[in-house]
Amino acid sequence: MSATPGVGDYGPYFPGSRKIYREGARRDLRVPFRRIELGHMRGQDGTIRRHPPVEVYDTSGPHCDPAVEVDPREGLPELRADWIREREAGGAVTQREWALRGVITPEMEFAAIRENEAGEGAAEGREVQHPGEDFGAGIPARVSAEFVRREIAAGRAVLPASRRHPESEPMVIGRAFRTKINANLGNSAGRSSLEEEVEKMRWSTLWGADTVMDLSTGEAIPDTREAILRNSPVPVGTVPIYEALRRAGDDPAGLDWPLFRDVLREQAEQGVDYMTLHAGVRRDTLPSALRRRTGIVSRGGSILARWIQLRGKENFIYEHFDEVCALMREYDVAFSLGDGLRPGCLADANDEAQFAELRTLGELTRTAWNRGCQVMIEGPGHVPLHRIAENMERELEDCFEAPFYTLGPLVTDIGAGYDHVNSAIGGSVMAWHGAAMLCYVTPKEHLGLPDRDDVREGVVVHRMAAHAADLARGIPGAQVRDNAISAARYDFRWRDVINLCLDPERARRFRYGGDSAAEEEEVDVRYCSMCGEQFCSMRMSRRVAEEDS
Ligand code: IRN
Ligand code: FE2
Repeated sequence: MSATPGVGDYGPYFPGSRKIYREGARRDLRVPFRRIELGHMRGQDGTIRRHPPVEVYDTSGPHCDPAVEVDPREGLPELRADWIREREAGGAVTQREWALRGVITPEMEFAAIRENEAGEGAAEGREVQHPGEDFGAGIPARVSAEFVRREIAAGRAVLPASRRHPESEPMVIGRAFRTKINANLGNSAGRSSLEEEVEKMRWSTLWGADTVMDLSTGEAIPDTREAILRNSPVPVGTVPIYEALRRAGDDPAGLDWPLFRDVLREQAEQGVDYMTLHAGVRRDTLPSALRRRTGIVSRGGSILARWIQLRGKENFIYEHFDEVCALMREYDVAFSLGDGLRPGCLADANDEAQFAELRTLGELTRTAWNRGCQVMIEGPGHVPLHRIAENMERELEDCFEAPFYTLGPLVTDIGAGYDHVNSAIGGSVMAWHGAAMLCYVTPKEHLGLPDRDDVREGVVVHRMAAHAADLARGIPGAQVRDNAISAARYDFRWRDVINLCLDPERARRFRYGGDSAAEEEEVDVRYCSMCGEQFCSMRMSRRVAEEDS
């Protein structure tokens, strides 16, 4: 795996872009955006001026800032160190506790500024869109820090930002905000190295992953995680039961609460921002889950099911949930309550086992909230399109509107090789109905470990799904970039068309095949090679419009 040519800039991947910062109320609060510079236009008075740039949400962190030198062995600058220190003696610890006290933390302000993608500068070309109609929360035209605080206090949003991960750039996950996506990283036994995992993290965040999860189960789990954390500008999640199983000698019978507690503490000490805990896999729901067509498909869920069976006892994460909460609170690690009984095929979707688990997750949400912790809920899986809405409705009801973080869902079981698209279809519908974050799926899902190209495709396709949902939900400013690219397309400003799309490098390669002379020549070509000059509809349409006026 070659290094991302991102140190210093966006490399060849986002031509015409540069990193800019918008300032907050504090001098040390600078929020990154990727500014896409556009070409020229002729005004009605004949003057030539530039189209206003479009500024987009930027997850790539200091790695793509030419003014910052990043040595991967040293890690990123500690952006939040002072903010965390200033709060130390405050009594409250978690973002939720501060929010409930009515305090707006710098993290909340940072996350709020970030959400206003279109920005003031993009006023030109900005179109007023319908406000989010179907939302109890209501979506404001501009996200303020106070609005972020309120959503966190209500439990409708989480801001995963561990006290031990000061390098992270704050972001907020909730259905009143732009839909987020997560990319999974991590080695499995005997595959891929530490450097490769760090590189994969940088690669995913370059393409737009809002969080990454380290799912390593192979060698050197703590070292891999340390390297990822120190270099990650986005929140990092883990599934601690994987490392616990490793330490139990890969034998579920060897697991127990003290061992698991040690793993939790060590991971929290390192700075993990959120953790998947399959606390909802209960002894009495196992029989119904095992009667399904594909049983239990969650890795963590199946490990716990085996433990419950071998020991004949209740799930130890559920049993010791109070202690878990105390630990999570201490470091402000957000809960991602795992869907250990998610359906693994269409035939099992929305069944009794799945919804019984969801109700347990709701009960645990209440407990965690009362202990000051932040919570999101993990969701399916495999669900046919017409049964997606019910998932979202039940989650809102049973889990009191805690943010829903779903794995797709895949909407058919026959997509192997293309399951990233399968997942994006279901994910966009789930997010349209209110899911706050989508876990990506790559083309290798169900088949093998993703490589660099798979990761890129998985991220881009899910960013597209998330964006589609944002448009439908009426997230303010979501359509600014679509409108800008459409204007460029009608003007035959090819460079702008390419620079504005989700994957400019691929679009450019498809159009010019790496022939830079062709690219130069084409700046003024007023048709595309898909239809050819005489059959170009836009060319014809413009002519009709011009002669009509
Ligand atoms: C997301 C929603 N439901 C599951 N996920 C992700 O799946 C979760 O965040 C983590 O990345 C992975 C956990 O898989 P298992 O252990 O449940 O299979
Ligand atoms: Fe699956």
